[in-house]
Amino acid sequence: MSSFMESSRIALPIGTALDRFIKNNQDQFQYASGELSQLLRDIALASKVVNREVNKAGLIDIMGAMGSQNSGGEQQQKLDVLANIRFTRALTKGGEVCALVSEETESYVDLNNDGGYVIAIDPLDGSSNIDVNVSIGTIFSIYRRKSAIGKPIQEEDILQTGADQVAAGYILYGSSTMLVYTTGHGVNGFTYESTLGEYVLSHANMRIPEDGRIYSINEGSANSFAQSVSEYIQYCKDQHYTARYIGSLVADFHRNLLKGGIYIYPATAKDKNGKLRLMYECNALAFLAEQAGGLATDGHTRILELKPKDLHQRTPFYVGSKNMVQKAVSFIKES
Ligand code: AHM
Ligand code: MG
Repeated sequence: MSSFMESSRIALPIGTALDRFIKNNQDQFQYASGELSQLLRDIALASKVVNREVNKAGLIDIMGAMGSQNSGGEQQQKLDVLANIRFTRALTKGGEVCALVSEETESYVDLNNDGGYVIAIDPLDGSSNIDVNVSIGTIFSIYRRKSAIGKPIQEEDILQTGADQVAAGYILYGSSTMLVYTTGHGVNGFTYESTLGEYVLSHANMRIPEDGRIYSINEGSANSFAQSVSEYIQYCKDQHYTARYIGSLVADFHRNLLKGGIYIYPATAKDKNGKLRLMYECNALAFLAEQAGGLATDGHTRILELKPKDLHQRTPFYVGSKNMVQKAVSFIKES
């Protein structure tokens, strides 16, 4: 890893605080860059609060089991709902966001008509892993609104294609907590230094290896994969690749980003469009993958070109090292 990253202005060293990094790179953004910077800061701040709660997950469960009410008489909330509240609050206070799409709410949330940005977020992905102390994550996509500022939100503001994202990223609550994001000028990773309360640059200009030897898929569903997927998995085995599947998308993606690999959540007999959601799971990771030199597809079409028809739309997802994704797609094309 290089200890200096390329930027339009000053090359910032490993250890640079996120705030400083965002400020230094503000001029890469063609619109009102101060607002986007503030948005990224708001997300980072909310993630620190969520991180604190994630780290106490076992204790929160104990409290919930004992009475299911907190000291204020409120119902104990599951962490994914709590995370949704934390992010929504942070993004509401800032004022930059006009609408929020979240895995946790059926319809989008109307925030500030004067805000210039739309956010799609999965506040806590992989939440079935919370109770067993396995890594989980937050995934976010940021768009500029298309309609005029000050007017009510339109459908065109919400249902944008992934290619319209102006920034995207994830927070991984793992053995350490990391925030990884892009504004379309490469991918940078920041590790949370809890004693300082700061994210600091730890992974500058991240690039996913073009080839890899890791495949990540839930093989428990193998009986209901299309033949092309089964054949590709067999190919992986013939190549003596390694199987790694955490069941937390952010964690599986992050490992493959660093080491090289492919993550697949295909269509199955039961779920014709797979399980993962286009707007707040796949688009962000597809943007990051491409920015890091990788690929993301539904097997036929680039993820970033899929036009969403509804907020919670699902899509098959193949993402990771360029050559591995291309190989998987070649099996689909031949079938
Ligand atoms: P969630 O949004 O309900 O947490 O579901 C998404 C998660 C992903 O993190 C993970 O990759 C996938 O579901 C695992 O699904 P499965 O258990 O079917 O393999
Ligand atoms: Mg999810």
